[in-house]
Amino acid sequence: MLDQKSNDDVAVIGIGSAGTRIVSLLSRKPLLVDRYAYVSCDAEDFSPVDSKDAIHIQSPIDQKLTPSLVRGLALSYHGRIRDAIGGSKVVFVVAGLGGATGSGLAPVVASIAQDCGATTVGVAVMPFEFEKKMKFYAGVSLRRLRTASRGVVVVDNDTLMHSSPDESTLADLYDSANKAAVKALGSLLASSTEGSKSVGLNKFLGAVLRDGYSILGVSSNGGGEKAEDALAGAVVSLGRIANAKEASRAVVSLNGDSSLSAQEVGLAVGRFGSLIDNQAVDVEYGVDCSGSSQLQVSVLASGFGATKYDDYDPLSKILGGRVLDDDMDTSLLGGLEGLPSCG
Ligand SMILES: Nc1nc2c(ncn2[C@@H]2O[C@H](COP(=O)(O)OP(=O)(O)OP(=O)(O)O)[C@@H](O)[C@H]2O)c(=O)[nH]1
Ligand SMILES: [Mg+2]
Repeated sequence: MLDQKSNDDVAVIGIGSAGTRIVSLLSRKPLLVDRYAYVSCDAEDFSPVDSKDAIHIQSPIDQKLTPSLVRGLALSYHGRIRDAIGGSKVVFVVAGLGGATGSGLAPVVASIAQDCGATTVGVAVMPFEFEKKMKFYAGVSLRRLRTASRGVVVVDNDTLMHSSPDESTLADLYDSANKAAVKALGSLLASSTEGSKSVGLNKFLGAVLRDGYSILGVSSNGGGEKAEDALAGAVVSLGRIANAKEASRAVVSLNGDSSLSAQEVGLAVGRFGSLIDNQAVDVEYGVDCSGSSQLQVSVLASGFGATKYDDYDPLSKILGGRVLDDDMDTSLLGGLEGLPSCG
């Protein structure tokens, strides 16, 4: 449990393009967060953020980046990453997994944060189903992020994409996914305001800091829809990633407008156990009635040993729990001549 909150308790770090975008949107909300930082190889990622919070890993333009190459390039930036985290009690490391930067660095930044003594939580945004090529890096990185953190929250991009017109561009898809992700993560980290009952950091961490994975399920409905129906939608989204019945704890957050009645909230939260067919699940909740008439229900459920992402990393499946000595392999540019000679 956290002590009394003091300055600089909570830091949120966005890694790579998706991580930077999502964290920069979070930074505009009134949250229980004291510090934001951003790490990426791509200078364009930093356009929406304050340059003093940005750590730009210089990378060659003539070389295709891979996670291990990014880890090599980042070796000389560990001190700056440590400075950005230093003193924080809780660090959230947010990244989209599947590309080179987020996949390569999220586990590294998480282990730096743990070494600094912070309670570290990874937040992994997983690729859309159609991004088949991204699955392998995403699966390997998720496993490493789990090892390097006290807890991991998984958010699936397909869950975040509710409905999109056929003519949507990839940028439109990302924008709409980011809005849903920021609403869901924001409600877990929100400070209390008028018309809201925030979840609170202790309850959030109480759900996340446990064995296995936490999954963020999200469902959004048009005005007038019952909270219970939206909750059922969020439970369906959990079921696409893991066996929802395995959840040992859950935090349900409801974001809507003033038409969201206490009775409706009570009914919805009370039904969660029967929806997942596990009445023993321990449920906390938060409500924010200051938003729009479009109700979004987010469910953070935790305690999942197996997820669909286990299949993204076939090697680990074949090894059946045994681990290769692949402790975050790192590539270096150039030949061996750069290394000190012996003898
Ligand atoms: N929700 C959301 N997902 C994104 C966004 N941008 C990329 N992604 C997803 O995040 C994962 C990683 O993509 P990027 O963040 O672009 O990759 P990166 O970490 O910047 O890595 P490189 O650009 O390859 O060095 C993929 O699964 C993408 O689908 C975004 O703005 N929002
Ligand atoms: Mg990128």
